[in-house]
Amino acid sequence: MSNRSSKRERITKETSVRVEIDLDGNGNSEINTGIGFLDHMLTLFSFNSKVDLNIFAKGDSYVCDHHTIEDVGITLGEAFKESLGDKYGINRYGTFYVPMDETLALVSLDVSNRPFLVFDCDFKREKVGEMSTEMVVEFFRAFAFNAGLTLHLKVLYGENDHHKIEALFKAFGRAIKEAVSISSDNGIPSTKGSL
Ligand SMILES: [Mn+2]
Repeated sequence: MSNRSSKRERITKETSVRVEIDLDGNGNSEINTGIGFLDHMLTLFSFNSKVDLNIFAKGDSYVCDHHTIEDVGITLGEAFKESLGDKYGINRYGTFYVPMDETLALVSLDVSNRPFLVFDCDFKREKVGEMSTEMVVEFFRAFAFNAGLTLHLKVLYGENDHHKIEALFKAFGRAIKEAVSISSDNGIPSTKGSL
């Protein structure tokens, strides 16, 4: 594991979640949340961001998928924030468009420590696999607010909900990769002197 890594565990009466993250990884992941489509999305996020991820979650799926997905977002966001440390040298901003067949998605973000979410996407289906489409925004909100991201996501157009969600997670991965990349010119990337 590199310096920019973290391990977090979060246990409540509803879920238990373990996350290991390494920002300077190779995009390797081992993900088991009990929700297959979420595992697929987090695998794509890891591959596209080059962030190594191990995530294990066990939740009250007899209730529904809500608690597990939200708590994975919270724990992953906390681990991401911790792994960034003082953010010295990072690019800070990341913006990426990803097409997937008929769909085009845009993600633009700022590792600002000013949590904000703009989510402009509509889905037609109630679920993709075992994941409720209404939980996509909840996942990104949980991540953004616990990681300290200003995060904007938009599907510009598209038909297929699997493609829309997948394009968002891939674009999110690419934008994160850009934002956390370190350059020797950057220093602390704010005129305030801290982020
Ligand atoms: Mn897919």
